[in-house]
Amino acid sequence: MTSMNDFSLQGKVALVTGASYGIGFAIAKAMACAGATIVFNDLKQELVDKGVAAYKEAGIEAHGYVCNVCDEDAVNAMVAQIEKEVGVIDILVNNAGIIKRIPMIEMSAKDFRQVIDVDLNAPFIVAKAVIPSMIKKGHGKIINICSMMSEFGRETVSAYAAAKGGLKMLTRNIASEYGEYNIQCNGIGPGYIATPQTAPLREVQPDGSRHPFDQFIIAKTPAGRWGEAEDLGGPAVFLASDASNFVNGLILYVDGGIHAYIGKQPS
Ligand code: NAP
Ligand code: GCO
Repeated sequence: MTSMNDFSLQGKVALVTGASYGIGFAIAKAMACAGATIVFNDLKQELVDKGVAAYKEAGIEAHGYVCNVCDEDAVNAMVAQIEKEVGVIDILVNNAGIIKRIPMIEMSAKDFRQVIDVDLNAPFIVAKAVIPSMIKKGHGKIINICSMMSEFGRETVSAYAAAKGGLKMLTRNIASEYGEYNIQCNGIGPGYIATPQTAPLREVQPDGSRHPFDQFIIAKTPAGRWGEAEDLGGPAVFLASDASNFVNGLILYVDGGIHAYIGKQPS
């Protein structure tokens, strides 16, 4: 019978990649509230230090590591160090990600490859690094941060959509290949969330009006607002907990209803 204990992450070690701020930071905070020990990484020591301080301010003793998630050797070394210093990783959140908003025919192959590298190749690298210990331990949770662009396209985000669409299928494939080892791999597909990544889409215009894209998202979202990173915490805790042990290969869209809505009719 389900009990609230099933939602507890007590005694679990959670690695959230790219979690000095933004969505990763909010998810890590929610997991810490549910009892998890938080481990995170970022590209620069300065950001890791800032992240550790921000977690401390939130009452969380987080373990921070400098690691480029695209570098397989560095990821393997970080996972080995985490296992030695903190413990075997029970929960992986592949959160680190970038976006480059460039019309496709103006985008260099180098830029396209960089987005694929961070948003698709890196989740593969990190998942591959943590799964063997999850198999040995007899359980594991992997949560890949997908996107609306795992389902929809739009102008200027061809690389990002290709990566996030691929990440949806990588999520389903990990679920298929490792479900027998009691490893559940699911995705979270955030809608439009107010973080540094989307700041350019929300810039107030010189005349003081909302950015056209900001107005577009408000009209497309039944909730009538951008999401906050904190809106993703509860769904992440659910997918990281025993309460979701029979949920596998799901992409859980946390989008305020964008998927369901044709958009506000012009007044
Ligand atoms: P963000 O504010 O840009 O934060 C991204 C984080 O990832 C930063 O801490 C960044 O570190 C880190 N990172 C980037 N490349 C890395 C690398 N190679 N190795 C290690 N860390 C790296 O983004 P966000 O809005 O919080 O988004 C987080 C995730 O949610 C991303 O996967 C994004 O695609 C996805 N998402 C966002 C939205 C949204 O509306 N914001 C919606 C759907 C999905 P640095 O600061 O050092 O670069
Ligand atoms: C964009 C936005 C989106 C969000 C997110 C939506 O330029 O369209 O950045 O891609 O980041 O992925 O789910």
